[in-house]
Amino acid sequence: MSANLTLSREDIVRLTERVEGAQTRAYGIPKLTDEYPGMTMADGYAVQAELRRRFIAQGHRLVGWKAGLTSRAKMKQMGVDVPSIGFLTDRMARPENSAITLSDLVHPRVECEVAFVMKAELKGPGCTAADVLAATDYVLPALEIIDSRFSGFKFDLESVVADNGSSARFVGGGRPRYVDELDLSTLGVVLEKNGEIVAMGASAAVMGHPAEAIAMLVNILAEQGETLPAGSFVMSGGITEAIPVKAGDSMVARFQELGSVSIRFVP
Ligand code: 0L1
Ligand code: MG
Repeated sequence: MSANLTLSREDIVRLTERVEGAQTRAYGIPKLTDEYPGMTMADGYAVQAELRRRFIAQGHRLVGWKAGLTSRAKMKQMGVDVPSIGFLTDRMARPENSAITLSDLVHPRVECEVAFVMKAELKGPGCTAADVLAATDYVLPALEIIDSRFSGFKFDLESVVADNGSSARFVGGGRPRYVDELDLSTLGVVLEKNGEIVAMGASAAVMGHPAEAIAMLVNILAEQGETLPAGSFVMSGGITEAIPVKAGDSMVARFQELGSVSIRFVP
């Protein structure tokens, strides 16, 4: 994605170091556009790509991708109107019902999502939801713990993309299912915090059908000269708004057809 790149290579490396420091040492930073008001989405994705390159060079393994800001509820909550993507590594994965350490995070919030595991590579441009379904091995319920590193949640889409779409932790669980056994657009989900319902929705909230979000992700990857490899774990985006958490909280997402997935938070 070189179109509309306005930052120099030196600026991209400098901003990547700033984001990497905030992510790995868990502190808030001002949104990047405060210093670079002309920053574009292409610049944001260039910082994200440099962050991915650095993590992989440090031994992190790329395991998949996430689509973000794919539902009206999320776009409204964050005041943006375009979806985004981010990468997922093995260091972000956590087992079902494990304890997430909050001192490693800045502004943790939880989202419930449908995750796809791919059995064939997908390439854009022009990837469709039908292509996604044909290339999907199975789907499963997931919780994403997002963590915007921008102080006071003051950000814009360019900064969020550079911060890898606020990616922090993710958990897959429940009951994996083949896509031809389900209507993926009508799955209901209830999100509970400490046993109380805090949000509910249906999977159609994600661009009408979660496979549409994965197709969008593949087409954004194509703009960056990348494909979605077979074996990838891909999250399609929060169905409801994100829910803030604190130490002692436990979250459960109960999905129709897909079972439930849970996580706990410790200091
Ligand atoms: O997963 C996502 O929807 C990305 C959200 C990015 C902004 C935020 O931190 O909420
Ligand atoms: Mg998400």
